[in-house]
Amino acid sequence: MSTPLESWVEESAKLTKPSKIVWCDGSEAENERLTEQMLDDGSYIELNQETYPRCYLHRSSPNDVARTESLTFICTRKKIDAGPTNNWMAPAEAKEKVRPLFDGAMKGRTMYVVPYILGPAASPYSKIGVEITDSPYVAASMRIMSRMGRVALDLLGRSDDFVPGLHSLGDLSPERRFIVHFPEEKLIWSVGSGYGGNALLGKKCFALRIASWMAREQGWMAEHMLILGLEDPSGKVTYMAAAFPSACGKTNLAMMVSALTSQGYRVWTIGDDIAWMHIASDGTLRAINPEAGFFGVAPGTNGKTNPNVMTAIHHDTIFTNTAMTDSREPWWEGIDSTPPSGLTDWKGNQWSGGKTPAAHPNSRYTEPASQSPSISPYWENPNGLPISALIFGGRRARLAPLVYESYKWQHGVFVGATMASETTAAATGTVGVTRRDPMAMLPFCGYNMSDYFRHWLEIGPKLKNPPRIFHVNWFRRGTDGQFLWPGYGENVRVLKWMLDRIEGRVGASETPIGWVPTPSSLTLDGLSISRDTLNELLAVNPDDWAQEEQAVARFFEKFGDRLPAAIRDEQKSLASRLGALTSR
Ligand code: OXD
Ligand code: MN
Repeated sequence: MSTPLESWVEESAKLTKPSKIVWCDGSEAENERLTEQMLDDGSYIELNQETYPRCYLHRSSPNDVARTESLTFICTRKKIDAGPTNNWMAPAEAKEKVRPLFDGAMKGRTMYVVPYILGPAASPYSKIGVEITDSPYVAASMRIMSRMGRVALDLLGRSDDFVPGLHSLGDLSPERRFIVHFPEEKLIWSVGSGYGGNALLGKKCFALRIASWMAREQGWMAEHMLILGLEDPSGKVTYMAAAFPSACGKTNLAMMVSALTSQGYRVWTIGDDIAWMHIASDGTLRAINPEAGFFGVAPGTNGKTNPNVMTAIHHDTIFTNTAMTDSREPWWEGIDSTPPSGLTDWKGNQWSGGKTPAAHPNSRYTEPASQSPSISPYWENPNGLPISALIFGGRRARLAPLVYESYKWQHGVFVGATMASETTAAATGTVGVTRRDPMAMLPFCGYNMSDYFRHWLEIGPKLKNPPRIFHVNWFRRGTDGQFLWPGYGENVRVLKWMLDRIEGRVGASETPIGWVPTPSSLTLDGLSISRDTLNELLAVNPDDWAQEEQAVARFFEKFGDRLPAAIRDEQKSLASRLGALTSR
């Protein structure tokens, strides 16, 4: 008798009609075969094998270069279960609309069956997925991003406990592109895109959208969070998880080279994008990284912003949509060098300089996590690592101080629920559009966000020692438009302040928004920062926060009555704390 997996593969083959089916085993030999084949058919361009051994460049279709949120749907029976922040289609309607796009889509192509584990193979918290795809680039990327192949099949056995994801490049047309999720039956369909976030179904589709649904059902958390460990001079490591919207330096923080290394503080990387966190029997919150690789944005990455990743991506890395130098090395805007002559742009044309960037702004590297010099020796601990701090953050040019600590779990959930990031006019630092992005999960929460807030509220009281919840803002600007804080490796000073708070070693000033560092509680030796700048960095302006509170109230309107009362209560408390101080 066929296994549930075999039956689904058969059914998918009947629909998509591939000329061949290959079951991926994750072996080196298989990777070599895929590489050869992609070099032959042009999906891979060989990079300089002396300076970048086993590194390749992939160019995606120019109309397929980023996640497409407008074509991403949560398909629940009831619309309200997807909530006001997701695109919704009824499951039957979605299937009727999308199935024809799969019909015969793999004719003349090979179908790859890609079994994978999210999380360390030996972890009780791990889950199995199987992606069917007609893209060898997707198969090769999944090998880096997850524990792929035989290891997953062996773990699955004859069980039906896996999340199926059917993916086809289709004709790569945005008009016929859909990324649809059926959380009630734990199924993913994606057609018409070969780009990472749309096509590597283990990442955003399973590890966040479907997993967040499972996590609520099963009492755990699937979060868009990096995981890092801060080692202190005694060798003790304190683990923290942090959520930031895109373009706020998440990967850089996760892989930071600490500016306080000489004082014994260093940062270990466990994950750069996703955390699965469970309540352990001892009442701690324990996190695993479900992924096995980093799919990071290349532009802006250099020896200063992220020296660890610059080392890591020098071998066994897939580059997507970067530019290439005439010595066949990958290149992007913001790498340490000025544009060399003879650059080939991300579309494969001779780059002529000028306004269009040589690398696509969303060009990426895909590299095994184990290659980072900062990877924690415990990153694959099957029982996860105990989380002592949760960090939220965003880009706020004027409003938020460098760091503040919430009063208690419920207040911290409110801080996460009201997270926002601004686009700024870089030169002037003027404030642009504010995008609210609760817990950085706006595009990734697989269900109604009000219920998600409720789930967060319910987790705290179940923890014996709930993690402290902090908010950071590396991006505050002075009246002259300049950044007030140097960022990058210096951010360890903020992590150290958090550690000192957790350990009860430093005091803080009480403000309407939470606990803010007293200037003397931050470790600033070796950094030249004036007292005035520090005061600006840490200031909480009640008038600005009163405006923020009103913007939050407007944002909450979209959730209607479903918004948990506790979140509304936190908003009212903030308003009254501010009311006592504002000039109105
Ligand atoms: C990502 C994202 O690519 O959050 O990780 O967009
Ligand atoms: Mn992400």
